[in-house]
Amino acid sequence: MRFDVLTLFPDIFTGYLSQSLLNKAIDRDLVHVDVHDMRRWSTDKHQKVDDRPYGGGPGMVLCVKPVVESVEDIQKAGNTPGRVVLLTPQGRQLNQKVIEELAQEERLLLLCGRYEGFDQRVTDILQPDEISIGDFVLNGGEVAAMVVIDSVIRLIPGVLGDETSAVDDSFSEGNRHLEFAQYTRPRDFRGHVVPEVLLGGNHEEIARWRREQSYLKTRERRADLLDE
Ligand code: JA8
Repeated sequence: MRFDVLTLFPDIFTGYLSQSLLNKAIDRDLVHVDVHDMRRWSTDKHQKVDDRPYGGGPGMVLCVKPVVESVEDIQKAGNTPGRVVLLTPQGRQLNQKVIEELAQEERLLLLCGRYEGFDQRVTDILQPDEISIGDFVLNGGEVAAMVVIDSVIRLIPGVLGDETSAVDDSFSEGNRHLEFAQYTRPRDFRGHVVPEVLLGGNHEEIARWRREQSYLKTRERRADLLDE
């Protein structure tokens, strides 16, 4: 799967992209990520890509020209045109179902805004899939784009190691519950002991205990998941 990220702050992605899980996936050609600095498409001598809003008001608005032209050029540069995703608090809210849908795509273009957002004509012309990661406001779409990449790539076959599977995760299809508590050595840390059932080796009993723990935790913290 190929990701093209369009941002005014490409450096924000370097640390994230250098993590080993992602690098192994990149080395094995399962994932490809290109980060593009939208300032490259500015025709202004100071590389300006934003301007004051018509009608007045605080802050700056991202200009239509560099955004639309960067998307057009980047689309042309690839083999297949990608689905354009615009990260914005005005979008539909991201959840595991949306992630599963995005993971089906061959290519995604992730548009990261800053300031007071994009000129309305960006949305009118590109008709992007507008996505929000939650009801809170970030300073820009970059962190939201990393959230999308991080949750999408783990659904790509071969990206997670054999020992880790995305299939039985809390929010995977048909699995709407919270995870049971996990323990590892030591058995006793300052008097906090591992539940006896996990030490016995009775796998049927362990499975039953975990199902019950998972249900109780979900009922207590996220009863809304049980209603679905
Ligand atoms: C923001 Br500015 C900006 C751009 C994208 C997003 S997604 C979110 N929750 N907040 C803020």
